[in-house]
Amino acid sequence: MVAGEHDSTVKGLADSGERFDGSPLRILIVHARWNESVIKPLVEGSVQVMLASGVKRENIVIETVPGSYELPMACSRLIAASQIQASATANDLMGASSLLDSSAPAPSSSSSASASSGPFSACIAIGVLIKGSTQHFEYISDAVSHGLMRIQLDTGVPVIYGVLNCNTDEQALQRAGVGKEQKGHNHGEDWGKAAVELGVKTARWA
Ligand code: DLZ
Repeated sequence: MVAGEHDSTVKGLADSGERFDGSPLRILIVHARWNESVIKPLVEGSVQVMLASGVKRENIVIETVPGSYELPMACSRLIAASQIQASATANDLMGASSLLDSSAPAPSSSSSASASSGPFSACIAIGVLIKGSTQHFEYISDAVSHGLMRIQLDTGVPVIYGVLNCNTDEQALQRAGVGKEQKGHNHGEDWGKAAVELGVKTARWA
């Protein structure tokens, strides 16, 4: 067996034993466009798994950036914008309800933050870095990893690490389930599952 494949008895995502309901979640996917033939199946794998977990298609927002180096900036801005927008909407509604006759019905919670415009429950950052002959790979990989970790800790929104750091094209293709020598396993599916689980659990931990 080729080292690093997914079918060993040790590697891979163990089932949690719990089914996570994605129906209330709003998920952001930001993906790089470098190495698109690998990116595309990874994004599709994430989306399919989230839909199967009940996430509504309209609640999956997809944005692209040129390369992986741009992922942290985009995730940071989009997550912050969704949080600012949600709190502005909540404030508007509180102001409106204080102007209402006390006998009038208060605005319902479903109108205050519909799932399609609320803050993101989780984000998946997807990029594919393939090692070249210079130090470029190491610098980008390190910067992106630290940037994405910082965003999730600073915002409280889980950022799933969907960045492949590969030595060869074939390694990357296999990790998107489209390898030439062996198909491999689509890691995008694991990222979709992780996004739903963390989205549900983060709300539970609030
Ligand atoms: C420049 C570059 C190179 C050489 N390789 C990759 C790569 O393998 N994967 C990737 O996502 N992006 C790559 N980039 C682009 C950088 O991430 C970034 O977009 C540019 O340096 C501009 O900031």
